[in-house]
Amino acid sequence: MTNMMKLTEQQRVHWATDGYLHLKNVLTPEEVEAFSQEVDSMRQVPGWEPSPEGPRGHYTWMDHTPDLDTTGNMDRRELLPYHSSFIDLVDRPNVFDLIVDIMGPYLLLSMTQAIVRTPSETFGGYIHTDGGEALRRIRVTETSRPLAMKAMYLLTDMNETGIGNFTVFPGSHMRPFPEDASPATLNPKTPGAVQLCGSAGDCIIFPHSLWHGPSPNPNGEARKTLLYNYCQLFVRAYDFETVASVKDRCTPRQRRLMGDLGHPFRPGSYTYAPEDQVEVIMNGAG
Ligand SMILES: O=C(O)CCC(=O)C(=O)O
Repeated sequence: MTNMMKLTEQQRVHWATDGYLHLKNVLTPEEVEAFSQEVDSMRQVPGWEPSPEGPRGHYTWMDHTPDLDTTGNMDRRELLPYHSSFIDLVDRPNVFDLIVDIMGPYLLLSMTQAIVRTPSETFGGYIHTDGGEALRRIRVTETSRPLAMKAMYLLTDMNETGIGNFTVFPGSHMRPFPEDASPATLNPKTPGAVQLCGSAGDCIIFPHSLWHGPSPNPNGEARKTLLYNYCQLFVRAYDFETVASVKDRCTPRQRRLMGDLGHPFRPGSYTYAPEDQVEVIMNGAG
């Protein structure tokens, strides 16, 4: 049994004030390559993709990714069934330990996603919070655990700005933001925006309440990322469809993170966790 990692004091201050952490080299180059190939091959098979006609932010089950070119746009949800490596990433210690330190042990995996963003002369980027309209109006205090947070794994180098970088507004998780502003006034070039650089294999973690989004990428390379979201247990997951199909390939901790409490749903069962919740999530560690 090994103890789980915790944030350093410096990381704790950065998390509280800026609202994100940049974790370097959490995936090896070999893992980056393997994940990248898995994302490429997932284009050919059915899965959840943004709904062409449906409401904003809704996905639909499609026979394949609309663009089969591996450098084309892609936005696939519910990754776990595609390969066991996607299941392993659910609680990969060098990221998950810190997520538990931030969120506490009463948490769930709420969503997985792979995005490929292609260069485009017309895409102006966009800024948003995660979790839809409701969560952006909930700003927990700097000493509170977040309601939900995301781990974003870079599978492509972002060594300079202006190439579709992931962009954040540091500190915006703590203050009211002009959420109804038009894209002309609130976009990745609005004063206060910081385009993050990083290398393939890095991971950026941030709470859902941090304003963020992709910057324009007029002529760089396509950017590939994996996204793993976590929420407090009482909030419930929002990608749930495929969990049953992977349960037999998961460890007890992974199953618990996918909402398997060890007994059928009962009213109250996600608000008062099973007695072994802390032990299962901490893998018996302190
Ligand atoms: O691809 C990106 O840069 C942004 C992804 C994003 O905005 C998100 O995960 O919510």
